[in-house]
Amino acid sequence: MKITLTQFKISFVGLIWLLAAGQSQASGQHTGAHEHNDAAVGKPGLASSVNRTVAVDMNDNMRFGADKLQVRQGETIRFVITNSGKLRHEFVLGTKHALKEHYALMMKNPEMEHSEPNMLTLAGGQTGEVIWQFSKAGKLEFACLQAGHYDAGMKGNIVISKEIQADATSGPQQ
Ligand SMILES: [Cu+2]
Repeated sequence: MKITLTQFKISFVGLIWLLAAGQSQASGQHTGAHEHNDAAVGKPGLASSVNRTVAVDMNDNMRFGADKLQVRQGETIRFVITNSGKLRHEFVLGTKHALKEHYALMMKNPEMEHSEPNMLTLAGGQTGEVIWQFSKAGKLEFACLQAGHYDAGMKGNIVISKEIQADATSGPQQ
């Protein structure tokens, strides 16, 4: 029997999915649970294609220094994130739905460690960065998912405006 390359790829991806699903269930970890959101959120950006740097401050008042961000579809942003508080805080990028789901898990298991390209957890006084490319127009949020912080209002909005088209009739995008 001949297996085409496409068939092989499909079954290979299926296998990875099965493995990932089995693993996340078995270990109680939640990594891999958000893969379906990746397309909506964007993807890890390359340092060489950064268009802009945005400073993000996190503090013990359970707020981000800036809670509204505007980016353009396709733009790669380097978030330079500083935890100027004493508590552990984190910057997690995602759809509102994904963040809420993730936060519910964090509330059940506050000590859960997590690390993915769309997030950064920092101890007090630390600085780090997340480079992200926003590939789809729409709305996203960022939030601190440490237990209690999201509920206290430690979140912000990102509006991703559509890529400017040559078509002048579409008007300004909000
Ligand atoms: Cu926090």
